[in-house]
Amino acid sequence: MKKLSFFMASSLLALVLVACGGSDEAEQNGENESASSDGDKTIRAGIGLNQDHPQYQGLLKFAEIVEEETDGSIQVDTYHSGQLGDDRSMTEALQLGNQEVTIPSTAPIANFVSEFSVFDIPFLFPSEEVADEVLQGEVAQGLLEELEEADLVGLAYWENGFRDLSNSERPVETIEDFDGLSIRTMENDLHIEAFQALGANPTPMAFTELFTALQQGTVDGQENPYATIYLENFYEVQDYVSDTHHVYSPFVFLMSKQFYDGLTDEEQQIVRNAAEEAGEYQIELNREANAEYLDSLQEEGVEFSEISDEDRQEMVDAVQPVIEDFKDNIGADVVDGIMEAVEAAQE
Ligand code: TK8
Repeated sequence: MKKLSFFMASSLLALVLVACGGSDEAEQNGENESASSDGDKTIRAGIGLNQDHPQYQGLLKFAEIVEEETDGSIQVDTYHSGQLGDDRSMTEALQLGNQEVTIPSTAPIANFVSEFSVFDIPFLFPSEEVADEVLQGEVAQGLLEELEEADLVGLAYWENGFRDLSNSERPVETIEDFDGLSIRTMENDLHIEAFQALGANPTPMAFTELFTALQQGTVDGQENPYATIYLENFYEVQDYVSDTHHVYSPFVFLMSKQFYDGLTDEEQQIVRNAAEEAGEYQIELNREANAEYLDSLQEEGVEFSEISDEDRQEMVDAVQPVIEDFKDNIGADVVDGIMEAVEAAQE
């Protein structure tokens, strides 16, 4: 191989150093795949549920509105079924600026902003109508603003819905029926302690691992709204479902603060309005789905158990000490504020 002259070698070395420095410089400037040279921007939006779920239909509506309102200068690339990761890893990706949107339940968000665990208080919301009013109220909207401390922007509440228990072992109609059941919970300490108080054996787990865990018998059961239980085909690996309705889960439409701060004022208003408008659409679809899919689950052979008011009251009483335990962790002002809003919404 011909020896390179000193000049050629030093020029080659200089070229290599500039190329390396250039990529470091790009990273230092926070440039990443969400921004292109002609000012156009791309939103990488990922969720854990699959393409049939109303959450994904809502995300497609968000994308349609944003691309229309910005004449395509902001593109929205949508990913479902955990293609970009689970709720916690996608939320962390938003904090790092490696992803722009995800829409988790409030339970995993509590790992980033502990006040969000207020929505994990069992039997907090008596109905969807009360949930709607409380989530539009001052305390819940104030929690969205708290997200900015965690490099996240909460643009809107969407709906996961009332969570119900499914399992592969036995019908669950009374608190005694929980005894010893291994139940997958979301990664949230209040959920874990609440299921312990009911006598179950909780296992926190990312949603992306859940179907396999049910299929392999790693856990006996899980809890999610009927739409998720049906649309994620859990009926293939679960034989019993009960209308425990033990928690109402909101979703939160999260955007990376790094990305949001890089938008113009007009673009910020567009994405905010789109998240709210698509949210109204998603909630409507979600309610239709949760009303429809209990019948579909039974048609697939799942045995349905209705919890009596008396048996549900026993479950409510059993979890009260857990609520007291977590009141300080969540923030007494937040718990009292949301409880007062729930009371006011029922007047
Ligand atoms: C999907 C989850 C799911 C939630 C859970 O990513 O983890 O059980 O109810 O909807 O967010």
